[in-house]
Amino acid sequence: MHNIYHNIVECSANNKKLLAVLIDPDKMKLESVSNFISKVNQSIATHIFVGGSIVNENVTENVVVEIKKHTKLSIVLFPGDLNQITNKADAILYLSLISGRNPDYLIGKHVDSVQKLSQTNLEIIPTGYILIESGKETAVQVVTNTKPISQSSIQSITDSAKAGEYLGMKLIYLEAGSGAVNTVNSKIIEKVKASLNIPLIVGGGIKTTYQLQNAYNAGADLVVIGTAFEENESFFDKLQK
Ligand code: 1GP
Repeated sequence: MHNIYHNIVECSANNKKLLAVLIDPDKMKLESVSNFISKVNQSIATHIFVGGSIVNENVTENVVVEIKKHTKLSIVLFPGDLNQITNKADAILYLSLISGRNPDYLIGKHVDSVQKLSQTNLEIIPTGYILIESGKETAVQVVTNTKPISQSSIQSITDSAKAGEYLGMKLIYLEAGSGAVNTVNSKIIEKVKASLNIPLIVGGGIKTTYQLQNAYNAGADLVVIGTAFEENESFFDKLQK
């Protein structure tokens, strides 16, 4: 059933905050999935995102199948490339890197993905993906060969997000990058949220409940956390239901 986006919109309207745990298929061993997902299930997490900047062929599908065995949470692909598309997930963030000017990540990869996607039942959620400078070079920056927008260019970030909405994108994702030193500044989240009529995702570098709450308070509808759980699973203890 294709109701994942609808649910995000409803939660945003009702100010119910959402949390996605990001699993990088290359870093997650199949035998560790069950234990990891049991912690996810006991936490306030509402979604599982699966993806990474560089992932070997077929790895994603195997990890998604294993995750599915252990949870009822929606599994949403957050793909760095075409080889991460699998019908075994529930939905896909169809990302367009609108902070960058690399045509491959604005439209090229999308065209290349059509044959594969048309053979799946995935709910396709067009998402404007905005990379924000965060203190060090991130994997997205290297792989896509694009520059992030400076945290001080709040107007440019806000205008990029709004342009994404005008283009028909259904979500905006403010991304500081995996393992970012600096998370997306609250002022940026506030301003972008105030300008948008679509839900806002924020991720990158969030490692504490304080930072999570800050992102929510500033206006993030859904926060994505990956590295903090990878590095220390006891972080789940602080996010119990
Ligand atoms: C990265 O926004 C996500 O694409 C999550 O970042 O791994 O730093 O939590 P972290």
